[in-house]
Amino acid sequence: MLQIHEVLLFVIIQGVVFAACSRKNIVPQGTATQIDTYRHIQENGVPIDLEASRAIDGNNNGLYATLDFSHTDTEGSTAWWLLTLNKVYLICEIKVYCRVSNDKIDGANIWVGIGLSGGNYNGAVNIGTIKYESETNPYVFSDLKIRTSSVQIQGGKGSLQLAEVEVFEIDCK
Ligand SMILES: [Ca+2]
Repeated sequence: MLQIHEVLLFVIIQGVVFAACSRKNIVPQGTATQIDTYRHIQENGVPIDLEASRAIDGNNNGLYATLDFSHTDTEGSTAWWLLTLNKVYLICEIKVYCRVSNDKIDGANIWVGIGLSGGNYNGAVNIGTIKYESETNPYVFSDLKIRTSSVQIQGGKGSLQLAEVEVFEIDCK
């Protein structure tokens, strides 16, 4: 049986470990690409390309009017959006903000892995599938503990339309 002083020492050690670790969104250290890009024609006739980088610009507003989301031209299982980080990170959580009220995201898979290329899932780990729920944003994949340099989102019912993707590392420096 543990003595009182042994229990106290354990609690103190646990406290030090937690105090030294924090979460940090590492997406700013990455670049985003996608299979292809949808070109939206605005009411004034001016085209605007909804590039992959719109999902890592720090703004998670997914309202259609703002056009602040990425948008593939390709629809269905072959569509992909890829975040390539500058190095391997130990991550704990991924948040995916989609275009608001857009059920085309339903069934999209979230993959992680080291050095993934677009549309290639060899050696990748599937950490979950998005189940569309009306007005529910973001979709959160937590309690992860996996080393990765890439996050790839694949498929769904239609084109991939992502307002923002956030990836949190476990930072214990
Ligand atoms: Ca954004």
